[in-house]
Parts: sequence; C-alpha cells; structure tokens
Amino acid sequence: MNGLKKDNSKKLFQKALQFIPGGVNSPVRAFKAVGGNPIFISHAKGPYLYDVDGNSYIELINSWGPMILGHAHEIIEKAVSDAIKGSLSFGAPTKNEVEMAELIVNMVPSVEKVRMVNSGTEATMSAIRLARGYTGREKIIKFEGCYHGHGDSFLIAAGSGAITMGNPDSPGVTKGTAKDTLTAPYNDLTAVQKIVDLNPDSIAALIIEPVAGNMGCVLPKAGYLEGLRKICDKHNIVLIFDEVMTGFRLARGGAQELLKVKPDLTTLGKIIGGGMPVGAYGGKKDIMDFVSPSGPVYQAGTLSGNPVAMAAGFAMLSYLNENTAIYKDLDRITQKLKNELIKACDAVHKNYTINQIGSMISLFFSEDPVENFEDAKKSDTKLFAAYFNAMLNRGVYLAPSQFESLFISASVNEGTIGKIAQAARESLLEAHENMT
Ligand code: HOZ
Repeated sequence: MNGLKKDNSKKLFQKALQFIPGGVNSPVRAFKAVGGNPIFISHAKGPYLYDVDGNSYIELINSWGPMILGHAHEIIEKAVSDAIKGSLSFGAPTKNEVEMAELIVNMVPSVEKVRMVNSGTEATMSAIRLARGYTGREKIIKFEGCYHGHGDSFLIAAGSGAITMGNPDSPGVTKGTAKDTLTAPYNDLTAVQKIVDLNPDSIAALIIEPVAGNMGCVLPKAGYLEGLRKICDKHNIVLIFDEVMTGFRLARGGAQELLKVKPDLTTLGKIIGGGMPVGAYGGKKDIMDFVSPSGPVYQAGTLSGNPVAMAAGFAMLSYLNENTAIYKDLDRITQKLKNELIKACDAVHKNYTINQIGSMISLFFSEDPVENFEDAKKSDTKLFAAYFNAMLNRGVYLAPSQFESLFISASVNEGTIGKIAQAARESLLEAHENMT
C-alpha cells in the first residue's frame, strides 16, 4: 500500500537541504534510519497530525513527549493566547514563574527549589555544572544508551539521534571533557560500583533516565534505582534523574513518584512547557542554593521563565495536578495498545519484545528481553524501517528510529487504538514479507 501524496513534503525537503544542515533542525527528524523523506507537518489536533500534502496521521510521538493531553488542547491554547497579549518577553521576574516553581515543587517529590531554563539540554548541562560546583569533583557517570541532550559531557555512548545517526560519541567533544564522563551499562549495579571504587572521591554526579526513553523504552529492573541511590549516598555523589521524558508523564510527580526513589536533582524539559521551549532543574535546597545569585555556580538566561512558556506549562501541569486519574487511563490505553501489538506480532513472527510503562511504549524487533543498550542494539533495524514506512503509509506516525520511545496522549481512545492495531497487523505482515 502506498496511498499517500508526498509531493509537497518532498519539495520542502529539497529546499530545506539547501538552507539547513541535513534539511532538519534536529537529526532524529531526518528519517535517515528509516529511509525516505521526512513528512512536513502543517498542523495537529488531538491525536492527529496533518501534513502539507493533506494527509493525516495518528500521532504517537507527541513532540517527543509534551503533548500529554493531545495537540492544540483548548486550556493550553487559551493560556497562551491570553499570555501573548501582555508581550512576549521581559527578561525580568514575573508572578507566573513563581507560581510555576511552586507548582513544580508541590508536584515532584524531591524538588524543593527549581530554576527555569529553556530546554532539557540546558537543564542537564546546568545540573551537572551545579553538581560539580557543589561537590568540588569533576567526573560524572552516565549510562550507555541514555541521552541527556546535546551537551558535550553527554555525547558519550549517547542514545536517541546520536545512535540513530551512528555517532554515539560525537566529534567536537574534547578529550578532556570525554575523560570526565564515565559510562556504565543500564541496569547493572555491579558495573556502577566498580566505577565508583576505581574513582574514589572524584565522581560529582550520576545522571540517569529513571525510565530510559532514548534507546527505545527501557525499564529499570526492580531494586536498580534503589541500588543507585544507596551507592550515591555512601559516596556523596549527587544522584540526578533526567525526567525530561518521564516527568509529569508517568505520574503527577514523574518516575520518581511512580518508582518511589528520590534523586538529589531532577532535570525537566519540554513537557513543562506543554510544547513550548522550556526546561528546568531542581532538587534539594542546599544544592540548589549553590546556584547564582544565592551561590557561586553561574547559570543564566534572558528567556528563562519566559511568560508565554510559563503560561502554557502552568496550564498543562495544573490540569494534570487536578486530574491525576489521567495516569491510570493513559496506562490502561497503552496496555491495550501493547496487547494489540502482541497479537499482531504473534500472528506474523516471534522476534519481538515490547517494553511499556504508563504511556511510554517501544516495540523492539528482537526476541530477547531489552534491558540495556546492548540488548536494544540487537534489534533488527531493517525490519523496523520497513514496519515504520508501512505504518506511515497507513496513517500512523511512529518515531523514525528503533531507538526511541513512543508517547501516547490522553486524546487517544479505544477507537484510535483499534485503527493503530489494524495498521500494525497489515504493516507487520508487509514488513515481514518485504524482508523474506
Ligand atoms: N530526546 C528527544 C528524542 N529522544 C529529542 C528529540 C530530538 O532530538 O529532536
């Protein structure tokens, strides 16, 4: 089946290639791992994306997480349109940013103070600098396949677009920076303990996605996060949960609430802007008070706490705060999707694994359990590419890489799941036939 018109997207991509490196403003959008040209989006509403050729798609990326309520939700639209009437930026304090900080502190279990920034990348870079300043140590531990934005320290064994493009260790990162980033396999406490023993009193921070979303969705094993917490406590290492994807998505208080482990610092990103460019980092008061101007660690930004972004984020977080039943619904509907995918895969072939928690889900084309980056990399990425394109042609927009999680929004209902399931049955069959 190849019923989609794609001419306008194709033309735009050709033009984009002339003016933008690789034709896109972020590598994962380029469809490099799945072939073909990226689809150019014109608008979206609820669970549907519409492209510049007039095609519609059921949306399973949701701007890589933030559209928890679905696209163009009326409460967020109203908050933004009210806010823009008062000008777009001041570079000065506002009441909104104070209310936003209070809301985040009330919702996220470990956060006592929070600093707003403009993206998840800024949040993770700032959190690491803060941990270094606070501890007086230089090294950090990150996990293979975890992605914490494109800051230099994190582009070592990185997931997401870095692995999708084949550059998990990016050129341009100095040897000096790289030597301070120590990596361990996800879900392996012994490996972390070894690194800590080999580097006594020199590790400032351990940063982890408490549920990984950037090597596909990978869940922490029972006791794993608790084990990391213990190691960090014993060795005075700042434990950082990167909740850019999981914060307010897996529960009102993020993965730390759901999994009941409190980090010292938390990084937040796109979700807290409801789709606007926002990030934040927060945590224990004594650590956060090390940030300038109350402390010596410098970090700043004209657009930080931007009034329009705060309005959008505040509207969405307030809604989630007052409607926590949404998390059960998201989990139920995503489990339904998982069950439908299991049936569809079983009917065609057996080499698959599905990881799901709340509204995050990944179908890996590998028959072994996927518990870390090495497991994820065993997936048949050619089969994934064929499946991706077959789904796209049937109007379902998946993340264009095996190494990304899908995110389900509250605008998806049983009817939408039925349509995705039908597309998956046909697409798996088509992809499998194409491969044999
Ligand atoms: N962390 C997101 C995907 N895993 C970022 C999306 C992007 O890199 O554009």
